[in-house]
Order: sequence, then C-alpha cells, then structure tokens
Amino acid sequence: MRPTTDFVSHLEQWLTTGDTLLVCQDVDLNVNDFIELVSKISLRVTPSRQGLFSQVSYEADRDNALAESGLTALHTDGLYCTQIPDYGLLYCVDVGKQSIPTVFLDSSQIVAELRARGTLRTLEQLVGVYGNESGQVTHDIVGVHPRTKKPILQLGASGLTENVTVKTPSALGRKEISESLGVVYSLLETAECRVHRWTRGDVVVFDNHRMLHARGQGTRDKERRLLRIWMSRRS
Ligand SMILES: O=C(O)CCC(=O)C(=O)O
Ligand SMILES: [Fe+2]
Repeated sequence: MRPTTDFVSHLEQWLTTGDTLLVCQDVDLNVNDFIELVSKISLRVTPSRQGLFSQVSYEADRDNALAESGLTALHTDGLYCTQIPDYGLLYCVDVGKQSIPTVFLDSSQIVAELRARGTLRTLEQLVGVYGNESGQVTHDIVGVHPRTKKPILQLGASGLTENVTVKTPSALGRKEISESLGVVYSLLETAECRVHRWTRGDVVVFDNHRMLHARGQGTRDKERRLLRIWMSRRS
C-alpha cells in the first residue's frame, strides 16, 4: 500500500491540473500524518462539526431524520460553513456488505442545461439557508466557482425546497420557486453520474464547488465505513 507521503505528493501534483476528481487506489492513509503533511502544500484541512475528519457510516448517520440518510441526495458538502470547503476527500476504510458506491456529478453540466431551458435566471434569485452553531449562513443556489469563476450549483443534501428563499423579497412567488427547483430535481434524477465503486484503500478527492456527490442507493449497511476530510486552498 502507498504511504500517506506518496499520496500527498500525488495530491499536490493533481491540484495543479485543475481537475475535478482524483481517484487513488491502495492508499494507507494515516489521518494525523495527512493533516500535518497537507499544511505543507497549498491546502489546509477545514474542520466539520465532527472535527478535522469525520466518520461516514450508518452509525454516524443514525440521527438523520430521513428514512435513508440525506447523503443519498446529490449535494455540496459543508454548506453550513461560512466558506464552503474547496475539496472533499473520502477514504474507504471498509467497503461494507453491499458495496454501496458514491456518485459524482459535474454541476456545471446541469447549469448549462438549466440555462438552455431558461430556468437559470429564476434560480439565480435563490439562496439556501443553513443552520450552524452561530446562527445561519446562506449560499446562493447558483454560485460562482472561486477559482474558475464559472457558475456552479450549491445544493444541500436534506432536500432542496425547505430552506430555500429569495434574495430580493417579492421578486418571486412560492410557485415559481418550487417550479424552478423542480426542474433542478428532475435534471439531477436523469443525469449521468460518475459512479465510484469502493475498494478498501481508495481515496477520492473532489472539487466540492463543481462536483455534486451522493451515496448510491442501498439499504442500511452497518459495515460500510468511509472517512471524510474537507480541505481548502490556503490564500
Ligand atoms: O457515503 C457516501 O458515499 C457519501 C458520503 C457523503 O456524501 C458525505 O459524507 O458527505
Ligand atoms: Fe457529502
């Protein structure tokens, strides 16, 4: 298996390419080493509610109000943070019994379709509201990629409609809001996603601004275990 140092060198190289997805196999990721090493390249680890890294497992999701975890819906990670993390990293510790994959979708592709349908203008009026310890943060549903400055979608996992509001009050009615979100939903349902089928030791790093992601369908798999780390570029 490749040591953490090898993986970090690879990651450093990949960052220069501007690619949206990095897949590495056979990595022996030591989280503490990784956190330290990453601070020596152009990244920093950005904490989530769970700390510098999070366990992704059936146990960790147990409190999720949805029957299945909200992570089965395509989403952007870390919307409750004031600054959305630039990258998400997932590391496979245990594939589990059902080999549930993770799927990725380039949201700029969806933006192009929304523009073609004339729905983008409506969506540009919308913001998502997310709660955190210090209150609420909002993020535009149609955001701008911090590096490429291209439009991207910023979507929460727990269902689009409930926490979406309008930038300028009275600019849009509830009906227009839900219709435009309905168009997003239907495009996401039929979009071709890139499917990552996990093997223990796999690391996937994704551009969290551009790539929406979701857990593939499956029933509760108590053995499936991933680690998640968020990172941003050091400015
Ligand atoms: O479990 C998965 O495949 C995806 C996990 C995920 O989206 C997350 O932890 O944010
Ligand atoms: Fe996620």
